[in-house]
Formats: sequence, C-alpha cells, structure tokens
Amino acid sequence: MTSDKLTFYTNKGCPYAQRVAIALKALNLPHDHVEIDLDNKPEWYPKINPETKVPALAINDTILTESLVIAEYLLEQYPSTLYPTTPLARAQTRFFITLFTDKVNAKTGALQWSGVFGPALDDLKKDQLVKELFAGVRQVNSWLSANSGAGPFATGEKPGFADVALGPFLLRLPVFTAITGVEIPEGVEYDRFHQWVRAVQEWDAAKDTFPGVEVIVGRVQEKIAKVKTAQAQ
Ligand SMILES: N[C@@H](CCC(=O)N[C@@H](CS)C(=O)NCC(=O)O)C(=O)O
Repeated sequence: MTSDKLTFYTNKGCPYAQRVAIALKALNLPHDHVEIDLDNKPEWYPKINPETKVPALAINDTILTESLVIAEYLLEQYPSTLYPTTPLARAQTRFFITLFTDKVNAKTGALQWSGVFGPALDDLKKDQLVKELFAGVRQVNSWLSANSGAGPFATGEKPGFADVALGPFLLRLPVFTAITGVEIPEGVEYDRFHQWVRAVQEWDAAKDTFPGVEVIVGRVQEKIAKVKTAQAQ
C-alpha cells in the first residue's frame, strides 16, 4: 500500500503506458486513472508531459515520464518479488530488456509501421528485416535458456521486471502477425521464446491491462489508413 497519491496518465492502446499499468496492477497500487485521447490531447497535457506523450505518473506533485523509468521506480519503491534483489541481477535484466528492444522490437516496429512512422520499405528490405527479426528471436531464446532456468517467465518461475517492461510487446505479437503476415517460426530454437509469450499472455497483470488483439489490430489499421490518406492529399 502507499500513502502517496498516484495519478496515471495513459492511453489503453499504448504499449509503453501498459508497462506502467502492469506494474500498478501487479503491485496492487491504488491510483487515479486519466485516459488521454492521443488524437485530441487536452490543452493542459503539456504541463504534465512537455513531450505530450503517455505514460506519465504523478506521485503527489512530482511527475515522472518515460515508461521504463516509471515502471522501474514503482518496482523499486514498492518491494515485491517482481524486482531483482541484487545489482547484478538488475544489470542482467536491463541487458535483456535492451537486447529484446534492439533485436526484436525495433524490427517488428519497422515492419509493422513501414511507410507510416518510418520509411516505406521495399520487399528486399522487408525480407532482410524479417531475417534479422528471426535471428533476434533466436538470440532472445538463447538468453532465456541460459538465464532463466525452466522459466516460464523472462528471469525465472515468477514474473519480474523484464516481463513488466516487455510484456506489452509480447501481447502485441499477434497484432504484428495480423498486420504484416509475418509469423515467428516454431522449433527448438524458438521454443523457450514461445513459452515465455504464453506465460505472459496468461499473467493476470498483463492480461487485465490489455484491450485485446482485435481492438489493437483495429486501432493500428485505423492509424495506417489515416496516415496513408493524409499522405495521398
Ligand atoms: N519513450 C516513451 C514513448 C511513449 C510513446 O511513444 N507514447 C505514444 C503512445 S504509444 C504517445 O504518447 N504518442 C503521442 C504522440 O507522439 O503525440 C516511453 O517509453 O514512455
């Protein structure tokens, strides 16, 4: 429990904001929820976050922004089994978060948002990125096999910091497949990765803060259509 007043500025579709939502839920922290319409942001929002992005978290009168910073603050401030107990374990977890972000998330993002947020990729570049993505997943699979015993979570039997940070992106892999048609392969080099995805999909704190694959696919398609229409004008 906390005596601090927590106010969470979020948008339910945002994976970064979901990191904080997962932490708040898993730690059972009471808070006020302020949903920000990203297509029509309130005129007062820059006072909360000058970047006008979600998430932001007010702790009494102090405002934190950047999802990883907020999530880690919460895990550190409110002790639980989620936060690694030694500096070395924390460093290893941060390494894994970076590995996944660079080798997997950056690739799925570039493919899913080709021509929308990033440059439009030709087929050759897409094929190259798919190869890099699969290689990245195999690297993540190796790290999991070497560092988390039998799993099923990123750093062991129970969910932890890495699952809070990366869970939103694992939940959105079916969205990525629906939009791009690219599916992560099966097989021994990918088994531990899929086991991790399934564990996060069944974890209450992740499940209960996710609007669902269809809802997110709909939002992504809407966004793509909107940007393409604007580009055509
Ligand atoms: N690095 C930021 C990224 C947050 C972010 O990109 N949020 C998006 C929604 S998913 C946003 O607020 N976009 C609104 C905008 O860019 O105007 C974090 O981790 O908190």
